Amino acid sequence: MALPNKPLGELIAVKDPEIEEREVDVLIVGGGMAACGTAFEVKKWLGDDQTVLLCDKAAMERSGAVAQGLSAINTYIGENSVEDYVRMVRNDLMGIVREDLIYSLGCHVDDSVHLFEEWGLPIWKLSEEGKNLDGKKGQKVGTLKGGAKPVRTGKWQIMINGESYKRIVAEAAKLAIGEENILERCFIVELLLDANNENQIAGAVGFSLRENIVYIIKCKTMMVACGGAVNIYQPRSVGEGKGRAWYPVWNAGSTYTMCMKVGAELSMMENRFTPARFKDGYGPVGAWFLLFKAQTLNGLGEAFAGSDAAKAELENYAPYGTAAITPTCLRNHLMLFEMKEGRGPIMMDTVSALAKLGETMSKKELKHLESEAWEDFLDMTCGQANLWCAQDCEPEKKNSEVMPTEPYLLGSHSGCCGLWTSGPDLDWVPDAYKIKADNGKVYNRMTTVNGLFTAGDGVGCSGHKFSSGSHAEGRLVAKMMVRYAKDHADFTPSLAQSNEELVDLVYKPVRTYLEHCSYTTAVDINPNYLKPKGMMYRMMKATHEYGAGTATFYQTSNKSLEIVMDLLQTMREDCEKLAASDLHELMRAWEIYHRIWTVESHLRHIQFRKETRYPGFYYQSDHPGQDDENWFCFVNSKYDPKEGKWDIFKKDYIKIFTD
Ligand code: SFD
Ligand code: AMP
Repeated sequence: MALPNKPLGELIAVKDPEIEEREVDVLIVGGGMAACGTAFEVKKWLGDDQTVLLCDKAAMERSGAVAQGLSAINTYIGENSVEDYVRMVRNDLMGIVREDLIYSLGCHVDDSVHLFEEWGLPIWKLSEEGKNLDGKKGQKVGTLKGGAKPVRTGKWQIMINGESYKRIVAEAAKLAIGEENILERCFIVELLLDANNENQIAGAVGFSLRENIVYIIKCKTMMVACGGAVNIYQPRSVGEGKGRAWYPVWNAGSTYTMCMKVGAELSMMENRFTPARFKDGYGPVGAWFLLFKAQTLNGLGEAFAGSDAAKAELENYAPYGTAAITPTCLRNHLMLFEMKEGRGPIMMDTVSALAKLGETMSKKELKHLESEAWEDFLDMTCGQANLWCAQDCEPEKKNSEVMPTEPYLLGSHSGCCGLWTSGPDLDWVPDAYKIKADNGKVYNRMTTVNGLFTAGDGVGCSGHKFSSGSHAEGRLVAKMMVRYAKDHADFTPSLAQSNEELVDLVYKPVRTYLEHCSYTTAVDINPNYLKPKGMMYRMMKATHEYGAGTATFYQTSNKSLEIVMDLLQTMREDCEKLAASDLHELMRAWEIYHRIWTVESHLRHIQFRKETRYPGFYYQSDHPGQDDENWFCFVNSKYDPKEGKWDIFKKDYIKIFTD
């Protein structure tokens, strides 16, 4: 249960925390959409003698990407075919995806959506006359499972009243495994390999954000679903707006860093997502494009995306560029082209869109439409609604600026970086996509480390899962972990490190602080240590300027990559001197550490792939354009924890579904 922050201010960290040891069969790290899916599913399959524990760094009701809620569920297959879903994802991600993973998710995602509705999430429905029914009206006409029709925005997306989406999903997860099997406000720092079995996960170490406790947890199998990586690049907002980002600021690349540090193979870490968003407030654009049918205009008022020049540009990226739906990166590419040519800024024409929709509406319906426009933001990015208020912006009277944001790393939205995982153990899945565990068996979504699974943003090569798909993927993993634990009933995890060594590791920033803080009068300035905030600025400056951040319109080059790699290497060394005076700052110290490793792996992958696969997301100026002959393949990397070295290599792409 989440403990309240009782005294005023942050909780002071002490030199010697208490140690709490746990041992379970199944450990779930993270409490977001994927983890809630796992928690909901796992008890159904666990034997009476098997145990489970979930650790979330925050409080599950409002943790992760869905914390603020959402106004759409972006993956609902419904009347479409799963094969077409695979084709859509493949096209959006410029061809190189794991079709086995996407297909297996597509088969189960709707079931999660049906559960959300059963648990109380209001899903918009279409009336018999084809009108939108939201909120209670939508609930009255029956359920999706019972045959009611959702309000489709695009082919795959459906509208919801989702401000409380995460609360609903978390409640079901908590009820399923019981509060006694959940540790909230517990930040996991590192994963631990087994002392006796090579390449076998055996546990994790973390700490409480509310009490001076270090948790040492042993397990037979584990899922790490700590979301993607946010704030690894300088955001466009500085100063007082710095806390703003599009994806959840709390997700610090823990998934990628913790798994990579025990030797799990990463894939497609070069891929990133720089979403086009309403400038400064980060309001999503999907509902405006798809539901309200709005267009974007350049600074001259031209609808540039449909112009002949844009079509000619997209021809260069056929067959993706010329597909019915332009891939997300290329939509950005067109926008950036206008901006670089001096035809910016790009405006979302909300005025014309609402006026057009209003032509066939009564006054009452028009008012409702306007409130839907506000609700789109109030449900999932309320900061954007605040910004509209602050700028006196009424969308029916004034257009708003749209712009690609700083880069994010994720595997569940319109990006595909993450861990290389096994596909399902089915005949049609190529052997190269199956990872065999030590017992020769194949477990869907297991990483290359025995017993270690991931889901949601963690699984690479297969984006466009979104909230519903991440939940469904978590449920798939639940079954696999239980099977793994049963197949390994005789395995008793043992750790190579002593409890003292693990406490030394986790509380090092606290001890560094306590040892040296009295040396200076200003505790943030000290020759013996540095604070996580300073390190954050340092990392952001480096990635922003050299690592294809917004400073350079997302461009990097061989030389820039060489420089940023050198800077990151020094930062990793300097992390040894991070200092934390309270528990919150201790978390900040570990977050920045996770971010540095993650962004380094991202840039290592960009450096290795000698082409520009995702124009609009990033440009490698020494290797412009796509080179299908040499690079139509996955790029994977593996960190060797014993040697402390990276290996980076190509992996074949295998096409399973025809065009
Ligand atoms: O509008 C540790 N997403 C959208 N999905 C949709 O279906 N529809 C939308 O409308 C979507 N849009 C959207 C979305 C996200 C955001 C932020 C906005 C808008 C503004 C995407 C989904 O939300 C996303 O795909 C899933 O949530 C991904 O699920 P998952 O489980 O992979 O990540 P998570 O939910 O963020 O959870 C992460 C958890 O890990 C915890 N955690 N716990 C312990 N130790 C550590 N070291 C940890 N580090 C992190 C977190 O607390 C959290 O519980 S729209 O843009 O298209
Ligand atoms: P967003 O709000 O940008 O996160 O997008 C939400 C959903 O709509 C995602 O599935 C996107 O792929 C999709 N989408 C957003 N903009 C467009 C567009 N212009 N054309 C087609 N699909 C879009």
